[in-house]
Amino acid sequence: MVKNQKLIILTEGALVTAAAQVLSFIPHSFGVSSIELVYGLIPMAIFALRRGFKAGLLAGLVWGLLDLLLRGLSSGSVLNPLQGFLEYPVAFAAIGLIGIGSAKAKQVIRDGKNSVWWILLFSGFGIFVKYFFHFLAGGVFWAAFAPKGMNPWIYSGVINGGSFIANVFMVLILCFVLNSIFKKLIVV
Ligand code: 218
Repeated sequence: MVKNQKLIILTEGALVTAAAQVLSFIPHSFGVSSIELVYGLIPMAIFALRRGFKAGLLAGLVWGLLDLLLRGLSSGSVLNPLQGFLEYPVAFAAIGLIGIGSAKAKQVIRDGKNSVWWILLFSGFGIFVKYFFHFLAGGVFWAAFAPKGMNPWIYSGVINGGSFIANVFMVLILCFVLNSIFKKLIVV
């Protein structure tokens, strides 16, 4: 283990989290209850694959708290404390789950094999869990936003399932286009 390894990981995490939050200020949705593209998932996915589950979880948690304070409250996306807790600290921390693929992704990259589908699989899993929390919150707390006559769970499935698919597509495309950059950043 390198000297100051923990401090290096913590510093990387802080920079990645700040970058992710800055990217959230670029318009990426059509209001508080719509399909969204979350650009910060890209640096977060790379960080989780580079530094593993625990570091990813902590970075996601901090990002969630930042987004809650800097955007959630002011945009009207926090409806009550339980919903706010579920959709910010909890849902964002789930992004860290991408890190369970850290060892595998590094091994595939080091072996010179095609890493795109592995990166996509683990990123897709973390993004899925994040939007599963949003799906649950959507059905329970965002029912009033569903079009008249539409089942709130169907509505939540369309919005949050749509966001899940859109974000996985974003990772897929960037993973192909920026493959060599992804690989360099994932392997320490
Ligand atoms: C149907 C529906 N509408 C809105 C929300 C709230 N939501 C969805 C996705 C992501 C986030 C976090 C900020 O980007 C939030 C608050 C929902 N869950 N369901």
